[in-house]
Amino acid sequence: MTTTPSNTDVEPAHAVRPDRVWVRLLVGVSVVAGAADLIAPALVGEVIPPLATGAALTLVGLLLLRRYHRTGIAVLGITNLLLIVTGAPFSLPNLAAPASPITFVHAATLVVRVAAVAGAVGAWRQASPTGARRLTVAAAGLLSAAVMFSAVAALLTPVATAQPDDVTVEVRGFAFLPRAVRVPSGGTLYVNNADLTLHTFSVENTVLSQALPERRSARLRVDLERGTYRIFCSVPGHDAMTAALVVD
Ligand SMILES: [Cu+2]
Repeated sequence: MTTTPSNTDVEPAHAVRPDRVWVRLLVGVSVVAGAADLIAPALVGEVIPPLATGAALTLVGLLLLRRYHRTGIAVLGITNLLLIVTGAPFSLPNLAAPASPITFVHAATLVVRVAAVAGAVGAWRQASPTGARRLTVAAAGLLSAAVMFSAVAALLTPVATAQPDDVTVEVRGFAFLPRAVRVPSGGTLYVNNADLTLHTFSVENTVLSQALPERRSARLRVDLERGTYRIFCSVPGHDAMTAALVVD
């Protein structure tokens, strides 16, 4: 008796190994998000140790992939998962500020890392490539939409111009300058963010809080009682950014 081989017995010569599509997703997202982790801090001249460590581990995972395939998959998958867990409290709040393109798109790459973790699991389990293709399209679509949405939001954000009586505050190198800002009650501040990252100009225990996208400025009227107030930046991780506001 003769038997006919089933579809699963014989793999066509042109077929792509199921795990290869998942690996492509894993590598693609890891490289794009890893590049964002290096470029965003470099633009403001800042070193963020967890992101630098994540980039180094990503490189190790990529190098391992060729020779020790499954170890490479595991290293890349775990690295992406760790970066999501450690980065979420800092990056996810920045998704509320689309007018700040560098910060916003960097936060979006953290969300897309979920697809990389799925890629590692799919590759490890040699799952069907159909899911990988859908996830690849979804990840690329999400990132492209984030870039376009942020570009439009930035274009629609009005540009402020300093007026003659304004008191100028510069935000540069993660610091407010001057460190003690003096303004008459009812006066107006012109706050200019010279950094390539999102900041806020917030005054403690008051309603005064203004988001300052990258290289953007804003005018704020100070209707506060006379006294000394604490200025701070509410962006997660920017706790060191403080100054004093003296209202005369
Ligand atoms: Cu800040």
